[in-house]
Amino acid sequence: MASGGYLVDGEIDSQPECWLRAAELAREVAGVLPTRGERVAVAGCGTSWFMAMAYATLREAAGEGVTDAFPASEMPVGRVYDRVVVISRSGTTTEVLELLRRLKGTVPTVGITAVPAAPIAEVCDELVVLEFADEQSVVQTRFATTALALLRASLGADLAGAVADARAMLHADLGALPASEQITFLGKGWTVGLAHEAALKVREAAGLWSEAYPAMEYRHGPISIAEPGRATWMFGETPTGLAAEVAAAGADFLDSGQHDPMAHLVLAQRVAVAAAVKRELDPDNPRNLTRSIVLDDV
Ligand code: F1P
Repeated sequence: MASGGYLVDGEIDSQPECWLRAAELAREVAGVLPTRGERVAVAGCGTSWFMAMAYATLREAAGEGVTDAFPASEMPVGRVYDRVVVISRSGTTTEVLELLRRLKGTVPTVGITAVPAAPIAEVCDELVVLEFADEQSVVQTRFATTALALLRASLGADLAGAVADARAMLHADLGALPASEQITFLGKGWTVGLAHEAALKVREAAGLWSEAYPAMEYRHGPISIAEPGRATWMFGETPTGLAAEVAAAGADFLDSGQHDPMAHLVLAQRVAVAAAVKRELDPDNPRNLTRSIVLDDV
């Protein structure tokens, strides 16, 4: 259990219950989420973009239809979709609102948010509200994974294993990970988004040097920074030979093994908080960051 007295600790701990609620909600909102065969785009900023990436790859791999993920600020103009899904905990992020305004009337849009009365409600056609997963910490943990749990359930995934694994992750030993000088996170397929999110988490919360790549890209340069005191962390199945190469470089290596990778993200969240505390930082209030990025000059 995370129990350092920070808001994020309780938010991390509540994820298994939030995911179960999301699975129920997925059945209730099935009519507004993408259906089989639709051409779909998913967008968000920061953590929400990384959840969009994970969902897009999962949906397409499940044969549900072409699914592209974009940072809200970079969604190309002129591409034709049957539906656009936008993820935003706050429902106030400028780039997200700008995108929805641009798309209004051209394609059905659905927003996934934690705040029912947020401005996003005015600019998207349908809203799915995960109010029970809202957070007080600036750093996102449970909203992000609950949005992904909802989307996974909408693809027919049974989340029972993920919930059980997340409960185990809440008690797992963090070992020397919070003391790492640097961590590189890797993923394959849908877990690339999780790797990016894990890296963002340790950067935001702890100011720790972190990187993220598709696993097969790791040998194409990033392995150069592996050395003792640093770690490489794989979400999903490790490509053959990679663990041995990291070990030969002297860095620590771990992977999610048989655990559900989304549950393994819970462990990375805990490492982020523990690393922040170790560095005498407040994991609830990262440097230079606010709960949502609202720009007044666009
Ligand atoms: C998106 C986001 C977060 C980030 C920070 C600033 O917020 O970029 O991912 O951690 O809190 O905002 P939202 O659109 O999901 O509210």
